[in-house]
Amino acid sequence: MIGSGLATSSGIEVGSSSTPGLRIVGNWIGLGANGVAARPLGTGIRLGAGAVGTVIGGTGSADGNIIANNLGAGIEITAAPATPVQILGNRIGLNASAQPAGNVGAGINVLNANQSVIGSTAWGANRIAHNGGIGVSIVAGTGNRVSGNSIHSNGGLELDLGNGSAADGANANDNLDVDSGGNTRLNHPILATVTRAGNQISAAVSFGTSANLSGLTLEFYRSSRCDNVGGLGVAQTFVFSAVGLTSTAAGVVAPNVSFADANPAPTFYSALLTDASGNTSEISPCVAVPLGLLFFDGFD
Ligand SMILES: [Ca+2]
Ligand SMILES: [Ca+2]
Ligand SMILES: [Ca+2]
Repeated sequence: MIGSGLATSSGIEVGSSSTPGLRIVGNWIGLGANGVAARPLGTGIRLGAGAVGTVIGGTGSADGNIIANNLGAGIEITAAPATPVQILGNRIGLNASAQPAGNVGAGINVLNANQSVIGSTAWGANRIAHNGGIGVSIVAGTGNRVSGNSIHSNGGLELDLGNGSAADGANANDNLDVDSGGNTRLNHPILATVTRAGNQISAAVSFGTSANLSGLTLEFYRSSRCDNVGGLGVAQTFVFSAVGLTSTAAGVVAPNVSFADANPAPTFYSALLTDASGNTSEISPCVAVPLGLLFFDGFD
């Protein structure tokens, strides 16, 4: 537990000359001994260029850090380490009782990093919610994979790719995706239609990106609430991944994807694109999907 220091300091700082491959696991940062009381610091965990190969959290059930209530970002990478950083299985903006306890700034603020891994399956997924700023901000650097996480209810955009020098809010998709910036400001997916038949979800995806890409991955997420603030959606619960997709010579990606989802409530779906270089896009707008009327008796 780290929470009794000065409010202006970082909980954990990995600076310019740290041990390669450092692992930061199982800490409570910004919380008192009961895991609920707020003991805010400045930034929860701050990594500099010396944080070569640092792993924050992990894929084991007890590896994740709980980072809440802090006055800055939950996790911040200020300069790109030579060996990529991994951020796995952390709870950022929720306390030890899983109640909202947002950090004032972003959940994860990547000012510059390359080839970072943010999230994975099962215990490796980060929960990033209720922070005052952006959920995950990637201002500069490329190949930063954001996968399998739960990102919702943050004050700013849930996932923002910046213009190389600052966060810039929701980006419209540009023709052939020639713009640059954090994660190349990769164009985001558009879900043209999403329909449900029983537990089977069918999504017609259609958007433009660079020409002749291969090895594209689409991740689909279910969210209980989504109001498309800023025009882009949320990614609350990872459901399904479609891999090995391609774009045409005109830069069009338009697969029809089906997957099972036994969620019993009316819901919203969204998607994330990750390219073969590990760049992950901003989140697609959500599409509302009602339960349908398959089992509804209309008094007939
Ligand atoms: Ca942006
Ligand atoms: Ca681009
Ligand atoms: Ca773009």
